[in-house]
Amino acid sequence: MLAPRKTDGTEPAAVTAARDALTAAQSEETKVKKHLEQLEEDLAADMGPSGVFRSLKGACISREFGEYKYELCFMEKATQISRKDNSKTSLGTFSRIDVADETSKNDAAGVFASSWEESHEEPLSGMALGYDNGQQCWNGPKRSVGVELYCSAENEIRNVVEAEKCVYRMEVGTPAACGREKRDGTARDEL
Ligand code: MAN
Repeated sequence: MLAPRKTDGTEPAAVTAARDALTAAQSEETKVKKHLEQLEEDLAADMGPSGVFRSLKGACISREFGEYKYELCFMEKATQISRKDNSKTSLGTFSRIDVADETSKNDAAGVFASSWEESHEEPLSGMALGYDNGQQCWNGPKRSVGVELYCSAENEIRNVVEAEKCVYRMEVGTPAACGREKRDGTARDEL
């Protein structure tokens, strides 16, 4: 394709320029291909019904409860941070979205439905995010979190409990959970 180098080591400037342009184009192509692969991987990942969680990926929210601050990064990871010394404990990495079927969704959607929660205006949506494979618990399982979602104008952590040793449950509000509440006239379909 390109003219061969001259034996005296020089080549026409146009050839050098063309070769440089080719190298630059090839490296750009590699970069674009990598980006495309990443986008395809993201697209293939389960991001919930109609992909509602896609735009949340990487957004983080946190809140203090007792001696810890809990941080949740949507579709990424959950962390427990000591308020005393700032040390971080992994509670898990995002592994799945659970969507309750119609029947259990309606059960889950009732206020008080999850029994451990306090009374709240916004019912749970029946959608939950699973985070697992967190830091090993001494004499117990690897830490994990079940994140139960309800509809809220803001991304927010409403509650965190350690249901069993090293098994955590969070109630988290997000606009991504709106429009799936029990349709009994009290839940809002939209914001
Ligand atoms: C830390 C925290 C607690 C957990 C214990 C288990 O203190 O992660 O939430 O119960 O470890 O040893």
